[in-house]
Amino acid sequence: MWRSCPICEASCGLVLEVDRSDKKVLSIRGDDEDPRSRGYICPKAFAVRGVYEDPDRIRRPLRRRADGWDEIGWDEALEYAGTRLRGIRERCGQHAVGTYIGNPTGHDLGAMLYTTPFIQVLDTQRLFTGATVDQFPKNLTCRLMYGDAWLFPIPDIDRTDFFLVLGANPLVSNGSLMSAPNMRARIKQLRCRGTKVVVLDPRRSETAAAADEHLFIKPGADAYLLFAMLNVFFAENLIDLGRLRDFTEGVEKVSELARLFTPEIVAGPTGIPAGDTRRLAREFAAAERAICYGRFGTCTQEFGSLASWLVDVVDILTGNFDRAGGMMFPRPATGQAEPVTADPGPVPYGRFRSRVRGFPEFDGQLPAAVMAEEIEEAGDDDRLRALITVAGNPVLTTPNGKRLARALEKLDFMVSVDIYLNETTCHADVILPTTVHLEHENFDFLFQSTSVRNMVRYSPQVFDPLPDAKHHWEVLLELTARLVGTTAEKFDEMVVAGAIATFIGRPGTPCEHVDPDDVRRKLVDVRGPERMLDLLLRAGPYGDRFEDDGEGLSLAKLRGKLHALDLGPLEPRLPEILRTSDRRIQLAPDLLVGDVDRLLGTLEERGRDNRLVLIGRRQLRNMNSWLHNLPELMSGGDRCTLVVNPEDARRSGIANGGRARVRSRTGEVAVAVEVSDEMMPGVVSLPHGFGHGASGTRLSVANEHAGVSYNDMADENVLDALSGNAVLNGIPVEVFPA
Ligand SMILES: Nc1nc2c(c(=O)[nH]1)N[C@H]1C(S)=C(S)[C@@H](COP(=O)(O)OP(=O)(O)OC[C@H]3O[C@@H](n4cnc5c(=O)[nH]c(N)nc54)[C@H](O)[C@@H]3O)O[C@H]1N2
Ligand SMILES: Nc1nc2c(c(=O)[nH]1)N[C@H]1C(S)=C(S)[C@@H](COP(=O)(O)OP(=O)(O)OC[C@H]3O[C@@H](n4cnc5c(=O)[nH]c(N)nc54)[C@H](O)[C@@H]3O)O[C@H]1N2
Ligand code: SF4
Ligand SMILES: [Mo]
Repeated sequence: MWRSCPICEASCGLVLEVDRSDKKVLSIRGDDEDPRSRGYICPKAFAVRGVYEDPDRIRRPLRRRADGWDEIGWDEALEYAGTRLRGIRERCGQHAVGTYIGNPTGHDLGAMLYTTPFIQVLDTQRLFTGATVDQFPKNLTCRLMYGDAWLFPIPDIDRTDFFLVLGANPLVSNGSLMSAPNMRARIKQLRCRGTKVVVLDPRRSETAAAADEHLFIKPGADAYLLFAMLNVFFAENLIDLGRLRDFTEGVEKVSELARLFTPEIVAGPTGIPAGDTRRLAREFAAAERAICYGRFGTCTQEFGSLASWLVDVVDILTGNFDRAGGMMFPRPATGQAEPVTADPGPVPYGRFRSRVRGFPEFDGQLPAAVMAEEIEEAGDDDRLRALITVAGNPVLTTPNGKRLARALEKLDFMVSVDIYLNETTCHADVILPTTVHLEHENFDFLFQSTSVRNMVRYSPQVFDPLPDAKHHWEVLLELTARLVGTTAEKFDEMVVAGAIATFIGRPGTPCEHVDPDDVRRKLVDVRGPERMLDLLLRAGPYGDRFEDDGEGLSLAKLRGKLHALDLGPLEPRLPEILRTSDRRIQLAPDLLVGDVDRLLGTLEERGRDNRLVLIGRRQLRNMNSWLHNLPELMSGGDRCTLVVNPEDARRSGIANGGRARVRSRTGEVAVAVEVSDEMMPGVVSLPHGFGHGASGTRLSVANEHAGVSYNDMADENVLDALSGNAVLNGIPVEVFPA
C-alpha cells in the first residue's frame, strides 16, 4: 500500500507491506517512486505502525470515576459530554466553554474540515490553538500584508542562489512552512550548484553545520538584524522591487524606520559584528535569486511579529518575492489560494480581549498562554468553566504547563478528543478517542499550501477500524450536532450545502455556471470529508468542474494515483491572489509600525543584557510531546539534556555528564548536562515535549523516559506583544550544579 506519512509537514511517500487479514504492518519503507520524497523517510515514519499497535492507545471512550476510568459506549459518552457542555453554555454563556486545538489536526483531512464548523458552533471567545505556540506571528503578518492569515509565502528552495535561514532547523524538523522532504540532500545539492546557505541561530544546529556559513545570533534579536540589513539596502541603493513596485504600499515608511537601525547600533543586541551584517546584506542583495526564510525561532520570541514581518520585507525589497528562486505562493488543488472577489473587511484584531490580562484577540483566537488565568482568575460570572481539548497536550506544550495542569483541575467539566491518557487528558472527565492514521483515508490538505512545488496527495485507508471506533471528524460532528441540538447526519448535510453554496454558482469563479443540483448528484456518495474533498477538488483550480469526462481532478481520479501527484513548480501569483482591501501588498501596516518603538526602546538594555537564556532543540525522533510512548523511537540514552557552552559550564560549576538545575521565574528542573561549543556563549538548550511520568497517565514507555518539561520554565506572562504568541526561546534562567 502507498500512503504519505502523516507525522510532519514533509508528508513523505511510504510503501507499506501489510497483512490485512491479520491487521499487521509487515514493513514500512520510503517510496522511491514518490516524486516529492524519492524514497526518503526519517525514523518517525515508523510511528504510523507504532501508534496503531500501541497497547496504551485509547480505543473506547473513557469516563472518569472516583477511583479511575471506565470504558463506556459511544452513545453514553457523547450524550454525557453534550449534556454537560450544553448545560454550562446555557447557565453561564457560550464563552464559559472553550477549546484548545492541537497540532495533529493539521495532519488529518477529516479533522481539518470538521474543526471549522465545530468552532463556528462553539462561537466562543475562548478559542485557543497550537498556532499561538508556533506560527501566529506569521498568521498576523500575512493577514496584514497580503489579506489572509493563511496565505504564506513559501521558499522556492530548489531554484535559489542564496538561502538565508533564521530560526529554523529543517534538517531536523524536516521543514516548516516549507514542505520539502529530505532537506539534507536538498541543501547538499544546492551547495553543489553554487547556492550559498547561511544560517543565523544561537546554536550551531544540524542545519547550520551543513551550511556554508553560520552566525550566532542572540535569541530574540532577529528584528534588529533584519532592520539592519534593510538599513544597508537603503543606504547602498540595493532596493529593487521589480514588478511588485506596481502594487506595493509603504516602502517609504520602511525606509524611514530602517534608518534607525544601523549595523553598528544592532551589533550589541544581536551579537553580530557590524562588518558581518553589512557583508550579509550585500551578498544577499547581489545574489541573482535569494530567499530570506524565518520560522519557529523568529516567531516564538518577544518581537515575533516584527521579525516575521521583516523577513518578508527583506524578500520583497530585493525583488525576491513571487518569482522563481525566491518566496512564492503555492496553488493548492482544493482552492484555498484562488483569487477572491469579496472584500475581506477590517483585520480581525482586538474585537474582544481576554478577561484577565486584557490581551486582544486575533482571528478569533486568544493566546494559549492565557488559558490558565482565564480558568483561575476571571470573575465568577465570566470564567472559563469547561474546556474541550482536541488532539493537543497543552500541559507539555504551552508556557507554564504546571500551572495549567493545576488550573484544569478547577474546571467544571473537561472533554478530550485524544488517543492517549496523557499529561493533559488525565484531567478530563471524559475522553473521546479517534481512529488513527492507518484506519482512515487522508489527504494532505494543509501541506499543499506549504509545499515547495505544487502537489496533491491522497492516502487510502489501510485497515478497517474496530467496529465501534469513530473517526476524528465523526467525533467532532457528533459533538457539534449535540451542541446545536440536531443529529450528525442533518448537520453534515448542512455543512455540505454550505460548501456547495460557497463554491458553486458564485459569480467570477470557475463553477459560476454549474448547477448546484447537478453537483449534489455527482459528488461521491458518502458522508464526511471525502464528499467535501471531492467538491473542493472538482471546483478547484485543477478540477473537472463537474463536466462529464472532464480532464480535471476529482476524488475518483485521485484515488487511482498511488504516489503524490506533482503539479509543477510554483508560479508567480501576484497581484491576483492578494486579499487586502486595496489588492496591494501592505509593506508597512500600522499595527507593525506601531511596535517598532518598543523594539527601539529595548536596544540599549538588550545590548547590555548578559543573562543566561534558554532555547529549545527539536530532535529527529520526537514530535512535540506525543511520540514518546513508542519503544522504536525511544532507544538509546537520555535525550532530554541541557547543552551548555564550555565557558558557561565552567562559570556555573557544571561538567559534561554531570547534572544541573535550571531555574526560571516559573519553574525549576534537574537535567543531565552536555557541554558543547555548538551553543552560543550565554545560551543553553533543552528539548521540549518531555516531562512525562505524571500520576494518572497511561504511557508506559514515555513514563520510563520521563525527562523534564521545558514548558515548566517558559513564562506565560511574556508574549509577542502583537500576536500573543508564546515566547518559547530566550527565557532567562539560572543554571547551577544539581
Ligand atoms: N517549549 C516549546 N514548546 C513548544 C514547542 C517548542 O518547540 N518548544 N513547539 C510548539 C509547536 S511548533 C507546536 S505545533 C505545539 C504542539 O502542541 P500540541 O498540539 O498541544 O501538542 P502535541 O505534542 O503535538 O500533542 C498532540 C496531541 O494529539 C494527540 N493525537 C495524536 N494523534 C492524534 C489523532 O490522530 N487524533 C486525535 N484525536 N489525537 C491525536 C496526542 O495524543 C497528543 O495528546 O507545541 C508547541 N510547544
Ligand atoms: N523531529 C521533529 N520534527 C518536527 C517537530 C518535532 O517536534 N520533531 N515539530 C514540527 C513542528 S509542529 C514544527 S512547527 C516545526 C518547526 O520547525 P522549525 O521552524 O525548523 O523549528 P526548529 O526545529 O524548532 O528550529 C528552530 C531553530 O531556531 C533556533 N532559535 C531559537 N531561538 C532563536 C532566535 O531567537 N533567533 C534565531 N534566529 N534562531 C533561534 C533554534 O536554535 C533552532 O535551531 O517542526 C516540525 N517538525
Ligand atoms: S520527515 Fe519523517 S516524520 Fe516527516 S513526513 Fe517524512 S518520514 Fe514522516
Ligand atoms: Mo508546530
